[in-house]
Amino acid sequence: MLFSTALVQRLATARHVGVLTGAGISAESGVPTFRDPDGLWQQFRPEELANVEAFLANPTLVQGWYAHRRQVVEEVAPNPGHEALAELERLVVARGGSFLLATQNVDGLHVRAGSEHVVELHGSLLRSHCIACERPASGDNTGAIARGEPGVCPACGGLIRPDVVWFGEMLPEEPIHRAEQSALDADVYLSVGTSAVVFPAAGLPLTARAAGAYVAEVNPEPSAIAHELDETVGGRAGDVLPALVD
Ligand code: BJW
Repeated sequence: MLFSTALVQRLATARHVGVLTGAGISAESGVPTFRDPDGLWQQFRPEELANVEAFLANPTLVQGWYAHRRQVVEEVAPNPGHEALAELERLVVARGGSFLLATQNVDGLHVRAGSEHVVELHGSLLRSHCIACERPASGDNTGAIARGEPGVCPACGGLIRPDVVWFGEMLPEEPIHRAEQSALDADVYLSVGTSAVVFPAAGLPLTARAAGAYVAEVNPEPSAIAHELDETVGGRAGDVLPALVD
């Protein structure tokens, strides 16, 4: 793991810090990523499960997949990478600066680690709603899904779907707006644990750089946008971030 003095110095004095995270930051907690060799997409192709057509074609399969992932997330805990970002937020806010963590993750681990200024760009695994009447799903519905039964809305009989953003769907308006503003304002921007192949999230570090921020990514492998950033810190988030924030 090697990061530059420039990054350390800029982070120590930055007034506006923005962060984008992806599945890699939760890997050390035991949540599989999507595209790594042991990732979720090796078992299921995205087009089979992560779009509305797939859901309508086989709701029980898709509901069951999400129920399984929900269970995994409930059994794991935030790791030192999540905790270091919560600490970075406290440091920046304490010196009167602004901080926003935009996460593509649906696992809720940043909030559990103590981060407060967080936007969830791709929704949350921990919530569900009716695809027809949009009422939030109750515990009963999610219990049925966990048992492998089709989850239906008790009010209207519509299918229950997770509150996540699938391919071809718009990102929630306020979170993506706030994330874009944070990228425009940032003095330093960190992109952590993402392959940066899914847009519009992958465009945030590029927006930040075009607007003048110093942009670094933290990833054991260079991402798809690495060549357009100031620095790639090669290493695991749980090792790099605590050292960077210390
Ligand atoms: C570590 C580590 C460790 C490992 N430490 N690192 C522009 C160009 C082309 C296409 C598009 C475009 N704009 C929009 C599109 C279409 C599409 C898209 O981007 N497609 C691309 C695949 C080409 N985007 C969309 O459809 C989005 N909506 C949209 O744009 O709406 C407008 C619109 C509507 C209609 C038509 C056109 C436009 C929605 C995208 C939704 C993505 N949803 C998913 C599933 C969420 C639900 C669920 O969880 O099941 O989100 S897909 C999946 O990928 C998930 C993730 O959030 C997302 C990103 O993955 P991530 O986090 O980067 O994970 P990995 O696995 O890819 O990478 C992990 C990384 O961690 C690796 O780099 C490792 O090396 C690293 N790592 N261990 C640090 N310890």
